[in-house]
Amino acid sequence: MKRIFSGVQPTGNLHLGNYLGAIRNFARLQDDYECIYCVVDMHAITVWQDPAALKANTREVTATFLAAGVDPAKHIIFNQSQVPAHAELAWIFNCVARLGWLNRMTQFKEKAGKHRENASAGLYVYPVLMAADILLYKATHVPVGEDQKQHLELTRDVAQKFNNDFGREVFPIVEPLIFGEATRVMSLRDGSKKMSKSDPSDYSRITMTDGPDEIAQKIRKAKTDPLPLPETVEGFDGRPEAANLITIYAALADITPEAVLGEYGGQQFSDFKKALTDMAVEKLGPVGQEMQRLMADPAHVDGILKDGAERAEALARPILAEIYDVVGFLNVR
Ligand code: AQP
Repeated sequence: MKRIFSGVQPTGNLHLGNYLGAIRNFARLQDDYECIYCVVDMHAITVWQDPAALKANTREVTATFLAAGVDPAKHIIFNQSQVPAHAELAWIFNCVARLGWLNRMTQFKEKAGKHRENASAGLYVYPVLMAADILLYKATHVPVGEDQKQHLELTRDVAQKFNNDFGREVFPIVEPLIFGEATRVMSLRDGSKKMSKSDPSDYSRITMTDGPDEIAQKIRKAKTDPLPLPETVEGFDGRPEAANLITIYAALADITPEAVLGEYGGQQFSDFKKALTDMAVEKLGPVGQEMQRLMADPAHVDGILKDGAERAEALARPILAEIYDVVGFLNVR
């Protein structure tokens, strides 16, 4: 069976973009793939994390995977730090990846911003650790949002270079799985910016733990333009906020944006926002409630992570042993 690997950082404020772009797809793929879903806590510390919050957020992301419907008995859910082979392989890949490749990564440029000299070395090699996460399991497919496309290209480059350098087909060339209507959900405050956990404005995103009142308030305050809703998707041109809200509705309702416009095209935003609020509360409410229920039982969540880490470790160890051998590390133990 084809194997999937994907991860989510436990950096708090898990939002609608993370859910529609990635986590909901995780559950939808589980009948056709062997899935490994990881809470990437080692990626999270590439920027400062409060230690207590990191632990709580690790449980929250795990709860979201479960609440979204991932079956931990059939598939693996674990947190990255518990399988040290990720860090071990990342070191080897640090010696395969080229500085020129990393210098092109737009996420580093965005996150480091003007303070590049002050960014952690970990943030710079973030995509190398991501390549290690995926290739440690020889995963063939990676479901992600559109923003991760460039990092996946780098994973493919690392795999290709490693295979070429050592003259062996050790790693598969992974395929991104970017699907659904909402592969890039935009900020509710600015349709040109990605919805993101680190946006200082809470009104820029709907988080997975928002209740009906918060969802309603955020949608009510969402930026729009003065025109009525467009009649067709061609009308999205130059209207990023309209495009975003309609796309979110389409993704939540599992219909196309054309179908949404068939019903709401030409209407006022105020009416559409009410419909969007109802749809969001209907679809996200049960997930949020299940998350709260799971987070109230940390021992249960930790047990799932422990079991997942043991199973992930069992898959990873023989693959890492093969890689060590190919690289030429002398095995004396
Ligand atoms: N706005 C988005 N729309 C669709 N998908 C998204 N993803 C993130 N934002 C959107 C997808 O969610 C998965 C997990 O993301 P992550 O936690 O590993 O990191 P991220 O992309 O850095 O998330 P954020 O929310 O944007 O956080 P910050 O603010 O820290 O940059 C990935 O599959 C991602 O594509």
